[in-house]
Amino acid sequence: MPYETIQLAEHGDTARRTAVITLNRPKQLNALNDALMDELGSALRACDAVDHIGCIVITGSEKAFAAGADVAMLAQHDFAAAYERDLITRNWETIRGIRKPVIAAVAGFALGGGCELAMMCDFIIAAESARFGQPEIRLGILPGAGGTQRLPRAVGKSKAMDMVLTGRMMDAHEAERAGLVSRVVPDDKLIETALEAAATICALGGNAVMAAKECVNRAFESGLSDGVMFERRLFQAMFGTADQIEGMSAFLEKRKPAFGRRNPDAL
Ligand code: CO8
Repeated sequence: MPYETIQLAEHGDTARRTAVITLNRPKQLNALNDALMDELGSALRACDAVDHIGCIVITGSEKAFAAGADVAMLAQHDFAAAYERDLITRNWETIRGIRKPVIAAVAGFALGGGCELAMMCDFIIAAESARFGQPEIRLGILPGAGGTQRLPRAVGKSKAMDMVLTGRMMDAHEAERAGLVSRVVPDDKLIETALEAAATICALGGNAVMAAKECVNRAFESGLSDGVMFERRLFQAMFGTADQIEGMSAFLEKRKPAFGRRNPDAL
């Protein structure tokens, strides 16, 4: 399907490949509008639905992952319009329902909704040039796509308050120290590193990967006992999968595992 505000490409030569979604509104520093979020949602759903995609990378340009929601679009709203159109809730959070791993590969600005989009991904790999911030306060508003909730969970209350109340940016190394990003790499290694991480994931057992993602996400939605119980049930469920049989047999037979996604007799 042709897209106008994103590009979609596939990488890898293994049975399961990586989908790379590139945000593509360069003149607006990839500012997020409804058209882009609709296309992003549709591409994410398409990648989630096909067996040959094992992992998804979302990236932007060298200058910007995304410099926030499109302020020109936001400025057209009054409360009634925002409420009636269910601004953000209607179409900006499709990514939350995606079951395959989604990696954000961030160079340049990741501000406002751009930072929030990166935080909705499963983990963030940052280039040295990455700059993260929630500058909405400077526009007389506040973060609206989970920034006040996900940022403190990632970096703690004090730094989150600092970012949200002053609107200052944090560079890639501060973001790594604070736990917002998983690794920082030179700009020219960003996509290569994200693709390597994605290829590693693609080669693993699809059931185990999906279940592990579900478990880690549950840590943010439940108390410790409930979260551990959720993990325990999925851990036990793994013993009904072809992944577990192949993974453990390969280890014991001292060979590389060849994971398939499902029991070959199943649909
Ligand atoms: N919206 C619309 N256009 C933008 C945006 C934006 N967020 N950011 C940059 N642009 C445009 C500029 O207007 C400019 O366009 P033009 O060339 O036509 O004048 C072009 O991109 C290049 O920008 P600059 O000339 O400003 O580039 P600089 O390198 O000088 O500065 C900055 C880069 C610092 C990123 C600067 O552009 C900036 O401060 N941008 C706004 C950042 C911001 O305030 N972001 C928060 C927006 S509000 C928001 O995200 C609310 C989230 C609510 C939920 C979202 C759901 C996901």
